[in-house]
Order: sequence, then C-alpha cells, then structure tokens
Amino acid sequence: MIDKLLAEDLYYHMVLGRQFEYAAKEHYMQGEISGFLHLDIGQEALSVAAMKAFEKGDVFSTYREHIMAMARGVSPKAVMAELFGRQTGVSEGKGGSMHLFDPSHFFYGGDAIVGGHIPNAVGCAYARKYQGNQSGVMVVFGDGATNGGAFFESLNIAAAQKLPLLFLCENNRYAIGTKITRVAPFEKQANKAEPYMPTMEVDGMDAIAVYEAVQKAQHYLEEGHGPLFLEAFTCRYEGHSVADANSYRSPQEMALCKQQDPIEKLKMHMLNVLGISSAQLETLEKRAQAEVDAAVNFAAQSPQPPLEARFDHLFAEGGNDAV
Ligand SMILES: Cc1ncc(C[n+]2csc(CCOP(=O)(O)OP(=O)(O)O)c2C)c(N)n1
Ligand SMILES: [Mg+2]
Repeated sequence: MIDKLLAEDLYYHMVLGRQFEYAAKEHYMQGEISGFLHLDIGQEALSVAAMKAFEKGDVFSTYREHIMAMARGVSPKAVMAELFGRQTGVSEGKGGSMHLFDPSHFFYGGDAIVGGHIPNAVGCAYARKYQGNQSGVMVVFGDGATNGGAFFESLNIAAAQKLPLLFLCENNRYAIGTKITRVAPFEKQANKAEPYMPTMEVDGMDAIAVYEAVQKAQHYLEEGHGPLFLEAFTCRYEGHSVADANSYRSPQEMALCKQQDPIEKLKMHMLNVLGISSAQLETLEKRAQAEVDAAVNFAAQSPQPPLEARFDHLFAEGGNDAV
C-alpha cells in the first residue's frame, strides 16, 4: 500500500512531467529547442513510479526520458537547459533530449540507438554483482527494442550470469508508426524473455501498480535470484516525436487510450481512497507549473556551451570513474 506522502510525490512528478513536456513542445515549435524531441505524455505513470520504486539501483533508459530523469532527481532546470542546448544542461548542452546523463543520480541515459543501452545495462549489472552491490540495475526499453539482436543477447548473458538486472519493457504497442503485431508474432513481448527468466506484467497506466511491481522486482534482485522481466502496457498520447503527426492511429484508438489517463487514475485514488483534498492537489499542480516556468526561464537565460568545449567528453579519461 502506498501512503499519502508517496502518492503526493508520484502525483507531483507526473504532473510536473506532463507540464514540462507541453512547455518543451511549445519551445520546440518556437525554434528554441532543436534536434529530436520524444514526448512521454500519457506514459507518466511508468516513468515516474518505476524510478521512485527503484530508488537504490542504477537506471538505463530509452531516448524518451525527460520525465524519468526528473523523477530520478535531476532538476527540471538542468533538463530544460539541456533541451535548449545550454551549458547549464545536465549534459552541458551537448547531449540534447536523448542524452540526459547524470551519474550522481545513477541515471545513465538516454540512448538514441534503439536497444543500444540494453547491453550497457548488462555490463553495469555485471559490475554491480562483481562489486557485491545488492541494489541491482533497471533498464527501460520499448516494445520495438525487443526485436533487436542486442536484446536477445542481453537476455541470454544476464540469465547465464544470474545478473541483478530488471528488464522493464514499456509496451505502448508502437515503434514509431509500426504496430508491434506487424513485426512481432505476439502482443506480449514477455513471451520472448520467458525461456530465460521469470516474467511479470503490470498495467503501465496505473502508477500504484507500477510502483508495487517495481518494488517487488527490486527485492527479487536484492535476494540474488538473477534477472527478471517486467512488461508494462502503456499508451503515448503524442506522435513518436514532435515531428510525427500521429496519423496512423484513429481518433477512436486515441480516445480509448486517454480513457485510462494515468494522472486522472492516481488523482481519483488520492481523492477517494487516501482522503487528499482537491485543494491539496491543486497546490501540487501549481507548484509543478511554477517549477516548469522557472526551468524555462533558467534555460532561456543560460549561456551556450563555449566553443573550446566542443571536443570535451568525447573520450573517457582517467579510468572508469562514472560507474
Ligand atoms: C538501431 C536503431 N534502429 C532504428 C532506429 C529508428 N527508431 C527510432 S525510435 C524507433 C522506434 C522504437 O520503438 P520502441 O522501442 O517501441 O520505443 P517507443 O518509441 O515506442 O518508446 C525507431 C525504429 C534507431 N534509432 N535505432
Ligand atoms: Mg513502443
């Protein structure tokens, strides 16, 4: 059971995430943000609750990671400044939307290569096991990523080595405009992991269910049983990126999707079960909006990275301090 404080924290970060991304979209349209911008609106329950539940371990995520980074503790200012390409950004303005990287919060991206981060998470889990660290590693990836070879190789080695790794599949049923059932023989991608490890399934639009499932998974890793696969079914509201008009999904399909809105679902639970008042929820919503406004102002006023910094961080120096 989650208590009032935790529910408020989840709600705050989900609302913050959604407002943050609408602001990012607006500033993208105004030309202040360039490059790719993949929005996570509709999928906030997974992005926030999984990060909060997996508090102690290391996290590797996809390129749709603004909300995950903030739920992990990276400041909205540092994320927005990164989108604006400014020196104060979490990757010093040189990573952009898909490369939010912050070892101080045990958050290792953001990767533009679909599924490319899964083997990196395997390596990290191997290191953690070798070091005797019990917290484990979580890697978040989409349904589309499970069709790549790197995914299967990662399942294999993680299972063979009994690594403390949670494979968290965010199944929104689409890879850009391609429906998963056109490129995979089943809707449940957990079927692919079943020969290798135990699998679990959760409603990815339900923040409390996600929190409880990931918490349970982390305990499983801590007990040293080896890897685990968790599949969360979600629905993204926007196009694949802001450059995608989302024309491959019908208005009916979108309406069905929005009926399960994760913020509304948590809100109802807070009002009806936890006895939190609508005035308290409104206070959280206003605080989130103020934080987004401050992040935009901070980003807009921050300097560009200096020209001399353009070759920094291309190659690792002085060993492997980041891990
Ligand atoms: C190796 C590789 N192949 C193709 C692409 C182009 N691409 C970018 S996102 C994407 C779809 C991935 O879908 P999914 O894994 O389901 O994640 P979602 O976008 O739904 O979160 C593709 C094919 C890429 N970036 N990397
Ligand atoms: Mg997908």
